[in-house]
Amino acid sequence: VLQGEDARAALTRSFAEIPVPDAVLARIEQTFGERLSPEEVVTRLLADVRARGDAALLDWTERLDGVRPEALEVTADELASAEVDGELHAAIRLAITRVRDFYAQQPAHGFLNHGPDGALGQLVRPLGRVGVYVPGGLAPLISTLIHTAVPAQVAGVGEIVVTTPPGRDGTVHPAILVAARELGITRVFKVGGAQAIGALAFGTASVPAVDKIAGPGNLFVVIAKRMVYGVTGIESLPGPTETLVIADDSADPRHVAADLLAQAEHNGAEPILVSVSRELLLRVQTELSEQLERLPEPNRSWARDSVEARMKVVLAADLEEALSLANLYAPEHLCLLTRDPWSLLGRVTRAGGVFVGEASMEALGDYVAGPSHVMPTGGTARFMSPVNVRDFQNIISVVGVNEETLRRIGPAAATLARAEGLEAHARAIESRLGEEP
Ligand code: HSO
Ligand code: ZN
Repeated sequence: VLQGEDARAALTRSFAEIPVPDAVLARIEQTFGERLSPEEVVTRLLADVRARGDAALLDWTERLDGVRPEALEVTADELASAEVDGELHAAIRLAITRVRDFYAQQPAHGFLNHGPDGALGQLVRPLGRVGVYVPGGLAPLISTLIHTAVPAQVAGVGEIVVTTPPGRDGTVHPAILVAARELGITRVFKVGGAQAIGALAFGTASVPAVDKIAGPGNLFVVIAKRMVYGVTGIESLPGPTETLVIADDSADPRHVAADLLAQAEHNGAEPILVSVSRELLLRVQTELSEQLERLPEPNRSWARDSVEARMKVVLAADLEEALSLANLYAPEHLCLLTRDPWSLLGRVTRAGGVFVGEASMEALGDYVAGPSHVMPTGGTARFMSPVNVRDFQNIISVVGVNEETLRRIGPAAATLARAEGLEAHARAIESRLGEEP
């Protein structure tokens, strides 16, 4: 149990290299026959995709995912015939509707103010084509497709293409296909990992190049997104998930433990409990081990790994200190399980999302609450926001001043231009003011 300065130190982000798990290094050595760093691996994959396009995608999918799909693109038939049971289908629809309704409320319009000075403004335009990366791996993240594609659609993006690693049988999980169909997305590609990011960035014969790539992925995907940034846009670099729960003696230890475990079952997750009550803290610890035992495999092992390797437990002197620690850490998710959680909201300054009170557990936010669950991780909530409509629009500045205004402000511009040694700039302005050089 951490307290005071130790707690501050433990929750201060360090920007040292994130350690690469041994299993990942071993897998690299096995695949490439040498000990490459993940960055070196991604550099090679991207270069190969750029050089050989589809052939590289198929080769790497075969080598890394163990399957060589017949075609990279999911056919219209596969998309149309995908089925899930009625309950899941309804849940997918509900999630789409709720996320759409949420983003429809985001103010995302430009302005163009015609006044005595002429007009100045901002045009807001949707991006042309967006690529959504849907992780495969441990779970088919149906919700991630919804939580990334919907804000883009609300922004007005006309074309969304999806890439996702195929399963061992060379197919994409039917629930992903049903979600895509419900979203009106028609282009889904069976390719994952860094090679998918390369395809979306450079384009291949099958996969169109996109203006922005969005969505979380494993270490290789994140490195690849960072590397292609500039060739194309990226929305963020979502890393392993984090949840910081602030709880007081009014919180139900069973719920606190359940919320921590829910995030702990994500690969690499960092669950953090900041309690202002020693008694609650002890009861949560007991609950946590009991609930962990009751989880089925493989979830138990996933959750245990996060709890044992990365969970932090803090005893704060009061809610003031708890909030200051939370703001310092800037968690992806901040959960407020206190007597009067709304009273804390005004003091929250750094977090991806804040989950207020008993009824708003983070797991609900992962699916159907409304806001996208793609939120800033790794302390990037200091300067990044959750995925939202703005990520899928660009702004164009409009300058349209009139003669009168030019007369008033032009001379200052010419003065600044000469101070910068840029004579042609100054003359371009003055020629309009009737001053011949
Ligand atoms: N909590 C994860 C997102 C997720 N959970 C998807 C379930 N499915 C990262 O915020
Ligand atoms: Zn989750």
